[in-house]
Amino acid sequence: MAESNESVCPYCGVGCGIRYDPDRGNAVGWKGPVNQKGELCPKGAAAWDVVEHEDRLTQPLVRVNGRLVEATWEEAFDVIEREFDQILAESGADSVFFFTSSGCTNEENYLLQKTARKLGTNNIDNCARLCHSSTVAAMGNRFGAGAMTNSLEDLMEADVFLVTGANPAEQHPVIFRSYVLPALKSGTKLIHVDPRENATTKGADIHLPVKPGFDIPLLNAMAAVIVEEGLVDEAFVAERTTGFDELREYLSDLDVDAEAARAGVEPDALREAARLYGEADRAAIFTGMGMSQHHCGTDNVHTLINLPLLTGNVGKAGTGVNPLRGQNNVQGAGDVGCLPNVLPGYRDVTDADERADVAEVWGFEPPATPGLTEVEGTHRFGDEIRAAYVFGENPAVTEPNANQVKSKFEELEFCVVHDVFLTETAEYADVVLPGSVWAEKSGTVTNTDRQVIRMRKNADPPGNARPDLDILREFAERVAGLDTPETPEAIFDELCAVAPIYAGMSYDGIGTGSQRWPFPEGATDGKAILHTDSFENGSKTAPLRVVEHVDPADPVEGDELVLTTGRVLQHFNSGALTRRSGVLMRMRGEDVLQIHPDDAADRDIEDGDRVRIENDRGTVTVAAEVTPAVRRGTVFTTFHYADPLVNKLTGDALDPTAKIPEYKHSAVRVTVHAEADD
Ligand SMILES: Nc1nc2c(c(=O)[nH]1)N[C@H]1C(S)=C(S)[C@@H](COP(=O)(O)OP(=O)(O)OC[C@H]3O[C@@H](n4cnc5c(=O)[nH]c(N)nc54)[C@H](O)[C@@H]3O)O[C@H]1N2
Ligand SMILES: Nc1nc2c(c(=O)[nH]1)N[C@H]1C(S)=C(S)[C@@H](COP(=O)(O)OP(=O)(O)OC[C@H]3O[C@@H](n4cnc5c(=O)[nH]c(N)nc54)[C@H](O)[C@@H]3O)O[C@H]1N2
Ligand code: SF4
Ligand SMILES: [Mo]
Repeated sequence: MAESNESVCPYCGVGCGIRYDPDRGNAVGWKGPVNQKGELCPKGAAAWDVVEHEDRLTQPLVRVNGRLVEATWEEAFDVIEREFDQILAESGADSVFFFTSSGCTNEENYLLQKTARKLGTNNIDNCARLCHSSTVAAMGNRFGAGAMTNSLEDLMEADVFLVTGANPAEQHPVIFRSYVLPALKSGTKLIHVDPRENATTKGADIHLPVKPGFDIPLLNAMAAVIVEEGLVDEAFVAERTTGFDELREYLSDLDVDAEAARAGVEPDALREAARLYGEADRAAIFTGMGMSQHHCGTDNVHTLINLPLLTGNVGKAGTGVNPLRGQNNVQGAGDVGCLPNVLPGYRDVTDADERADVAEVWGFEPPATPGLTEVEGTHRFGDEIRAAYVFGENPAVTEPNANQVKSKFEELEFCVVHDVFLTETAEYADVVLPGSVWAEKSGTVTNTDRQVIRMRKNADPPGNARPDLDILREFAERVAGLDTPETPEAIFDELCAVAPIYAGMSYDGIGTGSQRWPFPEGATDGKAILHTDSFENGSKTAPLRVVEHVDPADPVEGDELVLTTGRVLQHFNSGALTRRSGVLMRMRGEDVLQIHPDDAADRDIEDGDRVRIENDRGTVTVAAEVTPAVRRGTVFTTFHYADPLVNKLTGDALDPTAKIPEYKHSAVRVTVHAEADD
């Protein structure tokens, strides 16, 4: 029997309030802290489809003679305990890797990272690695905090939005409709930097169709125009930055026209964009995957950060650098310590004092050596990594270079997949644990603008599936001998005791609203705008930085095109949930390749033709959508479908700092697909 209680949408980082509506038999919005009118996008509105879906896992599965067969919970956990005990005894805790879930609650994720650390390893990561790890690295380094500098509400006060490498109209639809569009209607200007025209571009005053992988020349040229035309905020630069002379010298030697040409955009449009941003009283940046998912992702964001520092656009309403976060709890998964280098609250694992502080609450000291990141971990399967626990992720579809990922999963000795459907990753599992979806759990998630919001249970898990937290508690006890409090609230209280940024929060305080971090003990409200008088690292100043362009990892040769990948409104990531929604599949049932008419004509491709996309890593076949919306030389498709598995084509070159993979630039050959190929 389902009931109606305030919960949070399982999809994107906007964090809309949703609940079951017994009259409609469907999910509806409630007036949450973000969707203040109860509005939802089509994915949120279809979120009940996955709750009662016939494909839901309802019984644990154990591999016997190569086949997954139904087992009791007792049998499944006996296998897990036996295999983990053996591998841990033989090879130590660093032979295990944990994938945690940015689509699951703070309490669940907190518990799983604590379990890993009790076992003695920091080999724990979540798919923040694949989205904004580079943004977080650059912003953390320069500002001392890797999160949105501003709140959605104050951002509406901006005079200019610079949206780069993000398409919020489709990926953060409620932010776009309820915050960005009203601002545009009242006169805020929008600059959109994206190789494609998409739904966000429709609201733009200036569109800069950058060549994928060439954001550094574009942003350096914008900075050069700002300096050249006297748009620098001298007082801010003097008081709040260092390194101006060096940057000015570098920029004064830069040929703006040549850099614009390198980035593939019109110099006049670029100058106009720089003026618009530089002259604004309040200019705010939104940044997304087009910036972060490159092997130079950290450098991309470093270049971006120069703009607000040169123009005094940080530390006040309507300004800042605002990464639009991905999944409903990707911000929280990082906050609670599901990262290989930091403990809850971003406490450095290599810092003995931080470890000692955490040990006071935990009763044991976490390990001191940083662990492996996601992707890096997968690359070591069959080498030092012998076992993995995959909680609420589908890396077989979403990690780059999928053929290589497949062979790595085959090399893994023991794999637990804890999910709600039999995913593509579950095909490699030795044990599959049936968990719970959004409507079947209680806990908290932290949205893109740092608001902690509560989820409440609407239904029981189907069959013998169990709430995720119960499963993780049993795992913690059986494998790590870790006793954990029973309720999500008690676990949250422990989190607040360990993570200083959550220090003063409570379930009661959150209620049906939110509490925002940083929320120091004794505070009545979290800080909406960061870096007002000094930066979060305590420094009055942030450094300006000279950044040089980095060439793509996968250079384009001959008649090859650049494949860049991304998202559409109706589907979500690996599609594990959205591909199972009848409504969403009717809206958008299959993947297409967007290709420019000139590139199509060169290859005798017509709209609707099936085309082969290939490179040395793999081949996929999709239908062509011939459209001038994508720039010449670039093609675009999504990664939402397991078939075609687009990540067969993406490369696994990693950003040296953040270890984020290169999803946005792969060299490919595109040809008409001949029937004979089938
Ligand atoms: N509908 C929907 N919403 C989602 C998701 C989803 O799967 N579906 N996923 C969620 C998650 S996990 C995340 S991380 C966010 C991501 O949200 P976004 O960051 O908006 O996601 P993407 O579509 O991957 O990339 C954004 C844009 O980058 C552009 N781009 C490609 N290459 C480049 C480049 O080199 N430079 C620049 N400047 N732009 C480039 C693409 O054309 C694309 O329009 O969305 C979240 N919301
Ligand atoms: N080519 C390309 N690849 C990309 C990207 C790209 O832009 N281009 N983007 C990357 C990014 S930004 C991201 S975030 C990753 C996403 O990569 P993943 O996290 O692997 O993708 P999801 O589809 O979100 O996987 C979530 C899994 O959790 C399960 N699940 C959902 N809710 C629950 C729950 O409550 N409990 C449990 N136990 N399981 C649940 C779902 O069934 C699904 O299997 O993909 C990355 N891959
Ligand atoms: S905007 Fe995001 S959080 Fe809101 S309903 Fe849509 S997918 Fe869910
Ligand atoms: Mo993401």
